[in-house]
Amino acid sequence: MFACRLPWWRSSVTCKSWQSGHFVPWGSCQMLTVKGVNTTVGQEQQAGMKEKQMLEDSEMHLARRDAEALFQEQPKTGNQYLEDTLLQSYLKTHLPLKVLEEVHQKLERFGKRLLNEIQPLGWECELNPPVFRQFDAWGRRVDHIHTCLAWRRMKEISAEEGLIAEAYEKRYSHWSRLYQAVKLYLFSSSSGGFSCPLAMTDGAAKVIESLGIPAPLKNAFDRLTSRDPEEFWTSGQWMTERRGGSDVANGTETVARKQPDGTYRLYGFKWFTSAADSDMALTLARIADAEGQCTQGSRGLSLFFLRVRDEQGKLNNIQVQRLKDKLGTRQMATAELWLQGARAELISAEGRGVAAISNMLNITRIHNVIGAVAAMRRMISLSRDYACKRVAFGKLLKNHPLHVQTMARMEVQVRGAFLLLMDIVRLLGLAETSLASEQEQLLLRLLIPVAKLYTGKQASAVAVEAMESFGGQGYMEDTGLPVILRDALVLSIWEGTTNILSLDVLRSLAKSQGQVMAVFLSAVKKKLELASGIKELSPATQRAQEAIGSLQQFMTTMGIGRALSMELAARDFSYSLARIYTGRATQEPQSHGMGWGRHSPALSPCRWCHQELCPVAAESARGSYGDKAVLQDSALVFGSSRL
Ligand code: UCC
Repeated sequence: MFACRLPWWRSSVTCKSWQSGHFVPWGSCQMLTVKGVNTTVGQEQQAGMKEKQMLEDSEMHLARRDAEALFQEQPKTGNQYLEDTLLQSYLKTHLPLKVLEEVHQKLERFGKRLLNEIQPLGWECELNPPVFRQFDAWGRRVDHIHTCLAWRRMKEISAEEGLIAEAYEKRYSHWSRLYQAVKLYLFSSSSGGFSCPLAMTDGAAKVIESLGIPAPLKNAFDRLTSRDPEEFWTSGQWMTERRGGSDVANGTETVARKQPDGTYRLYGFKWFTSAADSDMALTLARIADAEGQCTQGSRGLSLFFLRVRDEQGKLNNIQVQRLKDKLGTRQMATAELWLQGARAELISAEGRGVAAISNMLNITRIHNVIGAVAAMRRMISLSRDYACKRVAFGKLLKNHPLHVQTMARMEVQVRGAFLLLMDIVRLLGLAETSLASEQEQLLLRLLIPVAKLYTGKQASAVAVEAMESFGGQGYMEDTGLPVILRDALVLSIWEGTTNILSLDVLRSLAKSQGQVMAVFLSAVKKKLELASGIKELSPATQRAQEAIGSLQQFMTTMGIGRALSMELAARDFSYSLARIYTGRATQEPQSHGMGWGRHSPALSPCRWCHQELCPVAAESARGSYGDKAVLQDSALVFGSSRL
């Protein structure tokens, strides 16, 4: 039997295995054939057989009826944009009216398209992962990575929807980046993994833009940012080699040999090349001198642009060794590639490869945050819907206080992460339109690794927790829930692990000689001051202020100069920054009414501060495990309408 893993919330079904009717999830419609009566036996025997047969039939009928009875209702999501009250409130609070009117309409339409067209395609991508064929039937080496139709359709849709273009056309000035991020956030959990190539495509466009779009890269830039599906290109980012993904400076062995025409030929082995079906890639290599010698370490690395295939589809002196057998993101081809003289163009100054590719890294890290928030939101939305349908112990899950408390804890996680993300893309938009102050640029530099490392971990934790809220169903492949978890697990790994990003936080401190911390503290304090006049927020504000006090004390005791101590503290320190900044974001006075419906705006910040800034003590000190706490949790999760 072919296992068609179709999640229950997908309405439009297109995969072949489903259509052929071999398998129907949820135990319904499984037709059982009844064997014919044996005609060679005697009459009596035959009568007995018939009776037995009838009995069997009726039993089967009952069994079938039992199986056909719908015993659990499916959780569903509708138009994600319209269902996301926090997102809508955020846009309403922050966007200029004219921009808001336009994007509201566009997002509503996009939400519909996601539901009706993109979600089913995303599931097809999951069911039809890429297949690698090294040789053709006649033994010729072809190295063909076959992707499914749905995956290719995702590429077209990405262009049509301007998922990259939006940020570079800047039609809404500095709000363009935020608008693009919102679209990507909505797209992410329906994209069937296509968010990954988009992350690198955006990163590549950003690198080329930051280089001033030199003439040889104009065509590539235009294609990466095109809205025309025929023109649109995606890009890979080939940074990881066999000797390590984190230690790029020492792990990169690829050599670049200069050609008489000024181009280079690359020789080396790229160990993780995600979206290997992309049109182009940016990659690092060491330029060999006339004697064939290369400079080692970071200063020996330069950045190159290359086309993966030529116009006829022939690989650019590249051999595909194999596709990676990954835990998740299986919809997308990640390959090992041999570069055997791939023609490439040098696009950074010699030896400035890491600095040049860091523009790409920062964009892909923001995409990582987008993916993390989107995964959490999807899981929680489904869990919330399920809680309104599933009856256990005589009542709906939404009427079980402990269940709702668990959901409330998840809900503040995603709200906090969402607000952190919005702040980052707002700052990025300002920086890209030369409207950011020096302080805002420093803050952006710090917040990117902080948000990436923190939300990457949050996403896995929330996905696991949310999975539990479906009981055993959450663990079933054909619900589609395990895919979300598997895909979320990569978020704390790729584009820099938690520790590597914690060290990047220290790098930003060191490079700015501590200035970035002053900016961080001033930004947080300013917002808290604004909130301090609001009585309902005072417990949360007070807790955030205490946390800032501890952070300052820590900084004074350690001193930024004490390298080893700081390195040991880097992860905890970065977590503290994330928690404080997010706590602050939830307390912004403008956040009033943001998705918390008509309920007290203090619910979310208080819960955040209770569980994040001082989890154990605060929870017990809260001491209000009575009706009020239950109502507050319920308000957080379901809003007023569900109470
Ligand atoms: O391996 C991977 C695949 C995982 C599994 C994939 C499965 C499928 C996934 C599907 C997902 C959808 S992914 C790749 C993982 N590797 C990384 O992300 C790299 C992690 N390592 C780092 O981030 C390091 O911190 C490095 C490589 C950036 C550090 O290199 P260096 O050479 O030690 O760095 P330096 O010397 O500190 O910095 C060189 C320059 C400096 O500028 P200057 O020279 O002007 O002072 C830095 O300030 O680069 C600058 N720089 C930055 N600038 C470094 N990082 C940044 C930054 N983040 N922003 C701005």
